[in-house]
Amino acid sequence: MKQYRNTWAEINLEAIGYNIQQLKKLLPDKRKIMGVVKANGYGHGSVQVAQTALNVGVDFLMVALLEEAVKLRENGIKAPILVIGRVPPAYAYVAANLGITLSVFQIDWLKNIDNDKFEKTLDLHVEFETGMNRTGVCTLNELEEIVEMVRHMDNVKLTGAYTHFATADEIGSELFEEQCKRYEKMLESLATLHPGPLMTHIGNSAAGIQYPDKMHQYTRFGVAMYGLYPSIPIRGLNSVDLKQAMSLHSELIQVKKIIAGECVSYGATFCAEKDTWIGTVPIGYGDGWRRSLQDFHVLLNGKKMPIVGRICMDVMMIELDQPYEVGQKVTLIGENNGAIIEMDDLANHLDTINYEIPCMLTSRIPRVYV
Ligand code: PMH
Repeated sequence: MKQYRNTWAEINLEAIGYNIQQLKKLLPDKRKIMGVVKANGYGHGSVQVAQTALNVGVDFLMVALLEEAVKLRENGIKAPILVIGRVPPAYAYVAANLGITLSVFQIDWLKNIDNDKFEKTLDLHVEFETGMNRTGVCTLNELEEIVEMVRHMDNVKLTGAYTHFATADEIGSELFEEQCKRYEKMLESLATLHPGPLMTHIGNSAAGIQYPDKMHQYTRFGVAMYGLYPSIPIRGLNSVDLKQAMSLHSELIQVKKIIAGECVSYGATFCAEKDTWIGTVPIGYGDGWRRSLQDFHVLLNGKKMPIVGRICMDVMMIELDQPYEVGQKVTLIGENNGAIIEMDDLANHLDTINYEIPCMLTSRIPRVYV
């Protein structure tokens, strides 16, 4: 659909390509990258990010939902895709027919699809529970049952085995080491139960950056691909240079002078102490630009301008240091005339992690690719 509004998120696909190349350099030879494009590519646009990743040598993609995988297929992406979330067994056929790999960690899930007829064999990666306690096969007995069951089914095939870390973003975590040990133990058992090649993958961005030598065949890079560090300590390792791929911009739609004592926006929470130039910016909480950013700032002409008064659903007001023209560019995330607002700055202000920032911007904000 044509976009008419003057607020947009710019996605620098070259930065994503650059980040993938930097991450690849960290890993030992022949180790590969699985591109994590769930949640619409962390808000960047899953199809465009997937295409960029595939262009720089990524050959496996990962999403959380079957819907997300189907969207990639509908947009012509033919590369293998793993869905990590539990897909209701009734829809396993959708994945099978589109050549989408699913995760398995429950014998009952397999029993549910035992008699299904698919157009193609359904590939499965078994997830091991090693310490995250989210999803995964918990015991060796359960693993044995699952492998046995798969062996007797002709509509599915076991092609991979993985786990997920809870604390890889901390430096030198004991739980990380413990999870590695548990994974290796389960993998050994699996090798005896299921001879034949299996694709193995354990790490996310934090694990891949902190422990590149411990990574298995694939590392599932998400946040780092988008140019964000998984945590402050991981950023502090200074081992990889990443470029933030998303920036967010808008333009002034009205500029006015209010006199001392006049207030701004709902609740009149900001009242000018002196005559003050106020600019109106067309972005609000209906775009995911959260109300609690009220005391944060934006960039204009390379300078910080404070957000004043309550953020409305569609617009917010900023205090200007001088009158500017309507149409003057305002940067909410990213670079503006040498100054920068990082996702990390916003995350800090909102008391959250940088992952949440690009994900919180709703589909009302057009993504523009450069
Ligand atoms: N693998 C799995 C199984 C994941 O759940 C995630 C991200 C990744 C890889 C990629 O992690 P990265 O972005 O740190 O590289 N999952 C989540 C999550 O559930 N909440 O935040 C990130």
